[in-house]
Amino acid sequence: MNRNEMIESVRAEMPERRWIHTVGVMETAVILAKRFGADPETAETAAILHDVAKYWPTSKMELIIRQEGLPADLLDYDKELWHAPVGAFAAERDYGVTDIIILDAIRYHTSGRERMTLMDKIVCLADYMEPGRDFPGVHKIRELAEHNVDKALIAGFDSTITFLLERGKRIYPLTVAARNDLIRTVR
Ligand code: DGI
Ligand code: FE
Ligand code: FE
Ligand code: FE
Repeated sequence: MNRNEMIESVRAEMPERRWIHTVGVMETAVILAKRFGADPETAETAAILHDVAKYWPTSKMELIIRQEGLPADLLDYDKELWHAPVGAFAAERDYGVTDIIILDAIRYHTSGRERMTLMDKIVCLADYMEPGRDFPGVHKIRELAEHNVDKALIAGFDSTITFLLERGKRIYPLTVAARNDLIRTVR
């Protein structure tokens, strides 16, 4: 599947505002890839596909998580986490993506993980700071991202964890692990 076919197919999976977000993530991921020495085309492909499963029915995502052996502990945590590993599955099955760098960047774009690859970091960070995002702390994240991908991503996870704490929600262990690992990295 070529780039334009992929774009049109992903676009058809989501409402217009989510597609606008996706374009923002594409452009931001390409900028970050050039800035921090990753492959811009790879970053763009991961960005195009990162939210492909965002609007799939919960029941469909749950079935895929169970049938495809994706981490079952996800089912105990916020449903917002599910579209990332399900999206990686869709990227491989429906779009023929085989590059593990792309698949993992999609898989971990919401939760993060320990020892994130540069591509994991770029897609996750682009998702936080694309131009359409507006939440407390986003300006600080963009500032940090001028020079330091790890510090910017820590600030991103801090904002998510604060958001979850304020609402009395559970925090998926991979997010805590991702943040702990990044803090060790920047020390
Ligand atoms: O899909 P997007 O809206 O573009 O962004 P995303 O894939 O980063 O999803 C973020 C949502 O996931 C955000 O509203 C917070 C929610 N969430 C729920 N539990 C967790 C979580 N995010 C992380 N990182 N960790 C959690 O435990
Ligand atoms: Fe997402
Ligand atoms: Fe994210
Ligand atoms: Fe997103």
